[in-house]
Amino acid sequence: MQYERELRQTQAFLTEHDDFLVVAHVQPDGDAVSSTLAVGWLLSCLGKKYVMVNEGPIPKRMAYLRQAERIVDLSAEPLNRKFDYVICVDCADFKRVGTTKELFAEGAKLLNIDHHPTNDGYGDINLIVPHAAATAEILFDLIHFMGLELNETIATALYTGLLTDTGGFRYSNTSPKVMAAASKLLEYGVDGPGLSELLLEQMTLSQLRLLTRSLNGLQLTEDGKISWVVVTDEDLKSAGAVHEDMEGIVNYPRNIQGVEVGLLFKVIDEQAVKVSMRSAGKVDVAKVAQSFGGGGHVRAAGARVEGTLDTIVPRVVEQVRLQL
Ligand SMILES: [Mn+2]
Repeated sequence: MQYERELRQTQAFLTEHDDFLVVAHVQPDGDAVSSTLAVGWLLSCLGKKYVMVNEGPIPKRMAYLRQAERIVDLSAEPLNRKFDYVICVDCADFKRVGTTKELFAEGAKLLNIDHHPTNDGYGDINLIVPHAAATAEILFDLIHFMGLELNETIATALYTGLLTDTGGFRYSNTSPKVMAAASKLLEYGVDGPGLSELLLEQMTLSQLRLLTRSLNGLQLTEDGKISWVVVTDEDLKSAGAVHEDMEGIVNYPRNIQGVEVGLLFKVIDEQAVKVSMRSAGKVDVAKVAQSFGGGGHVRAAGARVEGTLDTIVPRVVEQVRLQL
């Protein structure tokens, strides 16, 4: 069985080496942060040295995760050294590691743990499970495979990854296996309702202001099947919002009855726009994202596209239309 072989290779990578760098994708979400911490926890159990790093800061609302403060924000705290052994979690492709790649030694050995179907297997060792709902689900299996005993800390991290990547156990990736894992994690004392409230229900005032502002400019194609919103830097500023406050906005256009694909365009600068895509199921947005150099899942994907908003919006909408 391929999964078992990959788990065995992963275990060997972790036990045979030492002094690891653990990184996740830029602008980390719940699964990225949780998976970083879960790998860190696992390495601690093995008595290994490791440093956890992200290109930027960890979202404030995830500060409850134990050891989250140990994840180095490379944009604020440069590290003057390189690592020979690197573990990338939740990164659909190599460029998603962002500036942390500066810390990879030449010829560094890479372990790639991920659940994005578009992952191209850029690691020296790859533990990729495209049908897993979250990287946290794979790490749940890995921890079990390695015979380690869970505790509340690690259970809370893993539950966070499952909860956020399944949109609160609602998306189509919420398999029986996900529910079984979540059930097991709750037995270790995870505060399920508290985490749902914190991560999925609560909004900051600036987040709500940003949402209001962006929904005012909501657009819909004539056939009512594609809808999108735009967020500019000016929107962020005037709402007093930060990048993480955009989380969830893309669901609003997608939630309109009859809409097949919802899009969020975030202006990065004069040369680039980040596009988030959500599908009701008919359109494979991972395919659309890939055609723009991005990636993701069938129902949730994204890409960074070079160009100005005026040219990118019609191009992406047209590409989606071709898939309808
Ligand atoms: Mn994920």
